Amino acid sequence: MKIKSARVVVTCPGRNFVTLKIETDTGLTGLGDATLNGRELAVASYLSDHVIPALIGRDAQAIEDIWQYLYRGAYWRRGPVTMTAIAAVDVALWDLKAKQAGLPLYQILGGACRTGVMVYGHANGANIAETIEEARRYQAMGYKAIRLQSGVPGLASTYGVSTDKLFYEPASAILPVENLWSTVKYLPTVPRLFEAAREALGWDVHLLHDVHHRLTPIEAGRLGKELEPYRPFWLEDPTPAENQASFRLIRQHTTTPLAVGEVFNSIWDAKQLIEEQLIDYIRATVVHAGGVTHLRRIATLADLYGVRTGCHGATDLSPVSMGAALHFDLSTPNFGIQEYMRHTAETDAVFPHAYRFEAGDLHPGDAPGHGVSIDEDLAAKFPYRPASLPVNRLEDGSMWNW
Ligand code: KDG
Ligand code: MG
Repeated sequence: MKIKSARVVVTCPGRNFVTLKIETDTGLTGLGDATLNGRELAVASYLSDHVIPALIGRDAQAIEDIWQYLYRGAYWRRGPVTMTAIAAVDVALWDLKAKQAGLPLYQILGGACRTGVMVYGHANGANIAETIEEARRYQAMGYKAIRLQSGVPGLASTYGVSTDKLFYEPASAILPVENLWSTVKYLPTVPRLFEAAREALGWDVHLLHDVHHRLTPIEAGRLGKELEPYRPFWLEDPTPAENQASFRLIRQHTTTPLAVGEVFNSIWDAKQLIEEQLIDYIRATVVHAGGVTHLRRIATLADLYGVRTGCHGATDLSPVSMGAALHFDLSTPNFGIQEYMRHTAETDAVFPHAYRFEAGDLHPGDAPGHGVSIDEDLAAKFPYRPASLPVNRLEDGSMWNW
């Protein structure tokens, strides 16, 4: 089965998605997601200008060799653009391999190790009461795990709180919107939110929170400690993870489980965090961390140290990534949880898929491959619209992490 052609499809059914479609001489096609929020065209160009010409004529079955060719063969290794492009090729090739075998991808990856993939949804509101009300909606939908994000008194906006509720999309204007951040205002709200949530929702539901990189290590240690009485499932991205050793400080102060890695693109970003058991969940994804091939390597390393997976699954990861992630989750022994932010009806129409939600779990379905396709005629009706993620400034005007 040789690669005959490949092309990049950019579409914006409500938000931008970049998809790689590989066609083979057998007539089978494979799909990979190449979406990097706010940097979509950089990956599209990397694929069209540098990767696709090198794929034509190659054996589509040689997934590992093609991965090594694209990784080792790029002198300028790693980075989100390169690794997202590699991921798109890798996922498309796994899709092809499974389709050729006539099997759902999870069977090719070793078979199911569980009956379903536990997911968490996003409850958010302008204040604590509204967030709790939203969380009740998620409980009623059958979710076993819910992320809680609430507005912060005195801040006009904060990460994770949207007016659209189910469909949070932070990328908006052509140039980044500037938000204001205050750690002093934020810090007391999260323990209050969790206290109110436990009172209202009980203890039979997992509760999560995303700090979105906004604290210093010692502030993160303090927040983790204050949340301990409410037994959070995890505290996500408490501080930026460029300095992996800084997580030692957080660990010294709290037993609240830590989840890190949605912005990671390689095993090297997570090596120390995993080997020193500084985190509990690794959030790297199929799309930004080099595809199924590389994510399996990260998960295998994590398994040695008791770290479980908790893949990123925001709406800027297309249904193609969600489909591939679910096959990975179902077949990975140290799977922990999968993020699931629902896509809009428009997006679901462009990407028909076999996965389904049932009683708090997602199931990838049994269609051959990863089970997600693209309606290219419909995709063409939604042309690319430039959009950027926001930036943050502190109240004194200095730049901060968004
Ligand atoms: O594009 C950025 C989003 O993917 C990110 O802000 C979402 O932090 C996020 C999450 O946990 O889903
Ligand atoms: Mg996050």
